[in-house]
Amino acid sequence: SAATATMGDAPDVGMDAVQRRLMFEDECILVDESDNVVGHESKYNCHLWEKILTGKMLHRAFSVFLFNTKYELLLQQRSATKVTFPLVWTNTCCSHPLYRESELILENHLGVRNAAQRKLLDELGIPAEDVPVDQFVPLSRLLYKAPSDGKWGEHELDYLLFIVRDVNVHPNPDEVAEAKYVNRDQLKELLRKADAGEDGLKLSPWFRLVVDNFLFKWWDHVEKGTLKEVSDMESIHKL
Ligand code: DMA
Ligand code: MN
Repeated sequence: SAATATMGDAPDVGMDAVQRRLMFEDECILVDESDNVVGHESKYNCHLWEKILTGKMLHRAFSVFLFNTKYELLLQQRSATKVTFPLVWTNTCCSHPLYRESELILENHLGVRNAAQRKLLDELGIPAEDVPVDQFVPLSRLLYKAPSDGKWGEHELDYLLFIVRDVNVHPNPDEVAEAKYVNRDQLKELLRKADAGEDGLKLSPWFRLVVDNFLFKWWDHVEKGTLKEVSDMESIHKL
């Protein structure tokens, strides 16, 4: 009945309208653990924890780490209206390549690069010409699973893309509460605060995995201009 349908939707009534639209419009790319495309599914279903637990919702994602030419890393705090991981601090920009021709291109990881350029504009107002797709350096892929709250979570095969550029930034408040550049010491201070639970500061689980496993080593290569030497797109790191 109509009443039952309404009751069934009740847990989502508080969902922000912009985020709700993306949950149903964005069609994510389902992959197996070797990153072969096996299908597609709505962003909504891909992030429901009870569906993630079936093991059938692993999807392709990307995480951009953008540095300015002073070698500071741009971080964002996710907006309060994000359905998954609201208000957590994280790397520059994360999202999903969508199940569409331009974002499924495997050659040179062009599909993921195209998606990264699209979302840097959408989330941070960074013009496409400031982030040419050929300037992203794909460094590695990681596979991880993380709960957000009771209902939502992530299970992703995440492409890590680095880029060193001075860009114009105009954060979109639907997506981003705050954006700021940090140097290594400032990031270490953020990590310390997050670990100590100071200022209610929280970091995203995927950012934490990259920080703990790779980031500071790769930061050296950002500064030396030798990022391509450490790129390893053959491995998939299960973290
Ligand atoms: C999903 O990011 C991707 C990763 C690596 C966590 P997101 O939740 O910010 O996706 P979107 O920006 O599309 O909501
Ligand atoms: Mn996801």
